[in-house]
Amino acid sequence: MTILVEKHSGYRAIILNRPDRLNALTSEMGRALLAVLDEAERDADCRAVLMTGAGRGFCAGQDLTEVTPTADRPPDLKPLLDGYNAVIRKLHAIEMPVVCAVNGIAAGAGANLALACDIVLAGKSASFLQAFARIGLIPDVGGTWILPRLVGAARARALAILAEPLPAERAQEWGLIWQAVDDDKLMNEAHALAARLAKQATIGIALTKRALDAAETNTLDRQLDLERDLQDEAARTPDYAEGVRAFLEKRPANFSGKR
Ligand code: T3D
Repeated sequence: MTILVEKHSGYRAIILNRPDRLNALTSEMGRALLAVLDEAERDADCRAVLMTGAGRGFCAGQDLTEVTPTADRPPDLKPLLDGYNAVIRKLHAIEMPVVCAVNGIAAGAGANLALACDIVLAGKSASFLQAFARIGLIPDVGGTWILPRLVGAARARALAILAEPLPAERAQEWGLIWQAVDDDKLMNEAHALAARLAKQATIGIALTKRALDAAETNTLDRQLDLERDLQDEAARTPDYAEGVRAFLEKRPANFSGKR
């Protein structure tokens, strides 16, 4: 199995599992990733996802043995990328938080898969490599969209064009990821975070994701209207009532994550 799923209380861990290839992606893995995210979404008890890689790497991007071009026949990358793009869209749309634990090198499509997750932790020995320029390609799987938004135009351009690895601590400093943590603490911290998120107000988090994504293209005017509408939706969830009650009663909230 190239994608493993572990069911934990309240959340699922999704593990890229081709450690001998640094979890390089194949089209089959793209389809499997989408399927396990769909399953997580259908599971009413699943309120968060944790994504990571098996072995010493997170993901080395596209498996280059699957798409080796020949002189007479260039590869048709569009179906392959449509498959990966569906995963990126799903990570944004899925109505629960997605944590990524980057346990080693995240290169090419693997880097941009990690950056599509909501909260990215990385081991201090991990690094992020927009490897595409090294093989004559452009950053894909959302790379050209997410990089300038996270680190600004100048750094995005240099990362994309120079294709040099960015160590995890520098990635945190630049705002590319949430946190770099000691390697030996990474998985414990990532699981603790997923477990904590699984007890939060899931619909409120989902609506927050939607609002932040829409803000990338909205005017202030449109965004204010959207916030009003999504807040109205959030306020109708039982978790809002529970959150306010818990505050007034000076006790921890017991959120259901339901609409
Ligand atoms: O046509 C298209 O490609 C369309 C899609 C594009 C999306 C993309 O993701 S393009 C970018 C593809 N990825 C890369 O170009 C990165 C290639 N890998 C590397 O540059 C290096 O492996 C790393 C910098 C990521 C890690 O280096 P290192 O020294 O830690 O490990 P290694 O020895 O290079 O790799 C370990 C094994 O994994 C090795 O196999 P071996 O020699 O032990 O049998 C290596 O060949 C294999 N491997 C690593 N990356 C890939 C791979 N095999 C296939 N595809 C890979 N991407």
